[in-house]
Amino acid sequence: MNPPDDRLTIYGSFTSSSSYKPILYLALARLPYSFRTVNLKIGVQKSPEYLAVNRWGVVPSLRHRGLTILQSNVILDYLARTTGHFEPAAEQQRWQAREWLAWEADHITAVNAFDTDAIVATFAEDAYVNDNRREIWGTEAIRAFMAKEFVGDHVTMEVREVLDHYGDIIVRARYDGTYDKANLPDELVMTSYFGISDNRIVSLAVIFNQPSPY
Ligand SMILES: N[C@@H](CCC(=O)N[C@@H](CS)C(=O)NCC(=O)O)C(=O)O
Repeated sequence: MNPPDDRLTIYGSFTSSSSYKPILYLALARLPYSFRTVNLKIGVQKSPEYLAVNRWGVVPSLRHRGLTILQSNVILDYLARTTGHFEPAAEQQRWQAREWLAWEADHITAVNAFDTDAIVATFAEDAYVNDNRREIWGTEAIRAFMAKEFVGDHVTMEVREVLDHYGDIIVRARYDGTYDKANLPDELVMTSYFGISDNRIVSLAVIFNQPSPY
């Protein structure tokens, strides 16, 4: 496990949404990199060889110029700073990009970790969720909804696209889980429209969009 120094080497798994983040970054930036597969199904992430790279025993990891960088969002920040791709020019915007990485870790990771308290903590008290035409108001109702339909159904989100539209955040993500999949496409991509105030979600509409003829 000693890659050449200047080459970007990602240790990851194609089944891991956290690994998907730096892989997507590198693909969009058209940067060459080496990929070392860590087979999570047979527990390679807990092997002594891999623990010497990543003491948390998870993927992804990045090695570059003798450094080992861990945590997918820290890897994204490192890649932006080191390669310049997707690094905003203005300092305020660079900090704002990091702010969103932390927000992603709070909200999206809370969903993927099936952590109801952490999910609810990202919403304001009087927030509302519109889940495909059902209105769910206030943290108590949102807690019941998240506990049953996200955590209970083991829903995971794999983020595909994020747009900042005048402060509203639009996230397209692929959903998976143990919910009833009858009448749903093999790959369910839904769009979440987030309204944010004071670093809390105040509104969230989750829509299974239909193709538009316009
Ligand atoms: N916060 C970490 C999460 C890493 C993580 O949980 N990776 C999962 C795959 S998505 C993993 O390696 N799981 C294997 C295990 O826990 O044994 C990051 O963003 O890098």
